[in-house]
Amino acid sequence: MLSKPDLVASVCPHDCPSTCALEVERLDDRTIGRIHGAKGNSYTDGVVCAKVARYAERVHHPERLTTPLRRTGAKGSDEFTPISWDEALDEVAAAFAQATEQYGSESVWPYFYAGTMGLVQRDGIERFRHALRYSRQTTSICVGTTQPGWLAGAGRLTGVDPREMAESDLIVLWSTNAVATQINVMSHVAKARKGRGAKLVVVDPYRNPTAETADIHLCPRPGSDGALACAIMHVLFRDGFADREYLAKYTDVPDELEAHLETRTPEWAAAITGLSVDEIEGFATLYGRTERAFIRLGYGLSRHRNGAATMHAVSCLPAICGHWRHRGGGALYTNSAIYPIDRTLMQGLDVRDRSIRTLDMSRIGPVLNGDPEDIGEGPPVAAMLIQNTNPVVVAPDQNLVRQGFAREDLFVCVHEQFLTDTARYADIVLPATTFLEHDDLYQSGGHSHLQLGARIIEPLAESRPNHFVHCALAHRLGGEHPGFEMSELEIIDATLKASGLPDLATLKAERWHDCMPDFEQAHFLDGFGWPDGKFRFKPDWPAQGRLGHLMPELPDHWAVIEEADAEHPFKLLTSPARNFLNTSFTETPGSLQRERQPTLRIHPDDARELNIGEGSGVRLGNRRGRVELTAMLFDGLQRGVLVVESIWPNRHFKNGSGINSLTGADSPAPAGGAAFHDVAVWVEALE
Ligand SMILES: Nc1nc2c(c(=O)[nH]1)N[C@H]1C(S)=C(S)[C@@H](COP(=O)(O)OP(=O)(O)OC[C@H]3O[C@@H](n4cnc5c(=O)[nH]c(N)nc54)[C@H](O)[C@@H]3O)O[C@H]1N2
Ligand SMILES: Nc1nc2c(c(=O)[nH]1)N[C@H]1C(S)=C(S)[C@@H](COP(=O)(O)OP(=O)(O)OC[C@H]3O[C@@H](n4cnc5c(=O)[nH]c(N)nc54)[C@H](O)[C@@H]3O)O[C@H]1N2
Ligand code: SF4
Ligand SMILES: [Mo]
Repeated sequence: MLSKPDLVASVCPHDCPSTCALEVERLDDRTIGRIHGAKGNSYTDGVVCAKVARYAERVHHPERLTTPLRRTGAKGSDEFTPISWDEALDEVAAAFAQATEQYGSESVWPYFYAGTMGLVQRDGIERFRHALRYSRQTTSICVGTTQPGWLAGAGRLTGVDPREMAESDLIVLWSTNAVATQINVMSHVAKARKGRGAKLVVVDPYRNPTAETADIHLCPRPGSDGALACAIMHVLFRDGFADREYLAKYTDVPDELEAHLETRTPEWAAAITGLSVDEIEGFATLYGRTERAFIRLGYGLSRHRNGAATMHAVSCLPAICGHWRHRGGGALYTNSAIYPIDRTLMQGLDVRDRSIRTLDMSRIGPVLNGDPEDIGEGPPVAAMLIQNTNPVVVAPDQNLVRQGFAREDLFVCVHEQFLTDTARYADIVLPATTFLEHDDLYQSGGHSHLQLGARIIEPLAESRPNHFVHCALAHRLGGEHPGFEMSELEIIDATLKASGLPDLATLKAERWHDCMPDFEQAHFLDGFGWPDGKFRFKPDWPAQGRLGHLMPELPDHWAVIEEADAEHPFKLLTSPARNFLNTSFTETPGSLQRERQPTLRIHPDDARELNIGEGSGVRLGNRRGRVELTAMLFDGLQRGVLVVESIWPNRHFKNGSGINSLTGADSPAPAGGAAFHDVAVWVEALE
């Protein structure tokens, strides 16, 4: 159990695949000290990221919201006045009731994402929505392209146990900057390197901190990994690395794929990716001859207009060689589907009406501006409740998003821990608790533990949990569901029991429950997630989403990305910053001190041609917007590629316009999402 008496068990709630098991130093019933990773958890293994180790800075931050607020200034300003919870909730309920009366219940759009990953506090807004027949949400902003990309081939959102990385001889971190975004992966990589002399390969368009530690860094042009994957497969077939027996048993159209790949040579891919033929041949040979090769697929490659097709192309690799058959071999994108949780009570699935319209959260800009592509003949969005997300900063096509939020006829309630850029557009702001101040249940995509995170300190001032807001508003608006009459712990206990999982008391005593399927299942040796059990090289894309019919039938370089052109000669990546988590932690002194300011990484040769020096002010632009920031000369990327590590609040940019002013809100195939790393821009020096 816990190693020191003053350490209390918890779980990191942030939007990170690691979902660390934590041990929190509780100083008194209102104060915490440092946070540590739980040593007894086989995935966390005593490690947490630095930003959460310093969580006292965030939970005890002087700018935490302490009371409900009513806006007194212009939308987007920071002029608010404190009001009581009752006044605030009455006002929100009145606005929702009025919108419903005027336009129908679909004009109310509860909007949320994963600022907390706790299943009760995050997903309870779904129960609130369904009970009141409000518009539904396509929850696409992060997984819109990754999920269909993985599902298209494997048929199930599961993969190899990440702890098996320790038994691999080759680990490929493909478009995940794990040092920054899921540090625990690096502990398991370290075990393999130390114990077995495993090689680490990183595939990423810039030399990020993870690539710096790699044995081989493949640095392709953004959005070109489909070509790289095809050329690798070409070599695997050509040089006898294909496992014919495995292919016949476990895959759909191996012969058709082999014929299709004949023209996808390393020379062809070199021209598209900017890699050399030798790099491609070298990596393909290494991969082909290493049975215990583990591909950890991150999100980066999917955040392009061709992202789902690319995700699928890379997921084909272990099936060619049959690497799935070996311990430490195969691939993992997520294990989010291994948890046998009955979500009916938490999400109110029993009162969901599928005929109610669904709006894509990634298209919040067009939606709020009444784009007919989104709202068709339906009513405008007239009122919103926003929890656990900061769309005025994180959503694509920011100028459109801000224009939408500035609408005088839109009522917005934001429930937040801080006065974010989004909260500044709210009519009513409600103060939220942090994970240390409320109870919740957590699953994880990056490992296999179901965990309980119980409240360990008193809520700050008048801050209240999301669940309180769902219940209080439902009661005022006449929304009915047993979940609104239960506490968080009662919902957790009932859910665990309904799911046939260990109950609350057991989970509390044991802290976590490992849901990892056995080796056979995790390696798809009992078949992939399709009726015939075969991995699909040739997916049924139309079944994955309404734009699926546009996609290439077989793995390929799908040339639908926003290409650089004469007017926009650079490709921009907006990859995550190490000390932030999306926009969370952009308020903590420790993170701000390390990240300093929004920075443009630009190749020294490009900088020279544009008269840009180290530390110069620069402006990036395209037809959607402009942002102003500071240049850093950096040779760890191809010429013509730029990186701005994000996501900084908008006010940190010299012109107050955030990085997502440059990104587009057009829907990637097959099912929507956002192409955050697929942006063509021009660059100029600021005078
Ligand atoms: N410190 C920190 N941790 C985080 C986050 C954060 O903002 N900061 N965000 C959290 C969230 S919400 C998520 S979804 C995960 C995401 O974490 P990751 O899985 O790591 O995915 P991305 O953030 O999209 O980007 C990862 C890498 O992909 C690269 N990339 C971009 N385009 C391409 C491409 O075309 N090909 C290849 N091969 N690589 C490409 C980027 O340069 C970046 O280095 O991290 C979570 N953890
Ligand atoms: N340019 C660019 N844009 C991106 C990305 C990128 O790589 N580049 N990444 C995208 C990705 S992958 C994602 S997932 C999104 C994420 O974007 P968001 O989901 O908006 O994530 P955060 O910015 O961290 O905002 C989460 C908010 O939830 C609040 N919060 C935390 N816990 C609670 C709680 O219990 N209750 C309430 N009421 N509030 C809480 C936090 O204070 C924080 O302000 O951003 C996307 N945007
Ligand atoms: S943000 Fe990720 S790495 Fe950091 S403590 Fe939370 S789950 Fe662990
Ligand atoms: Mo995400």
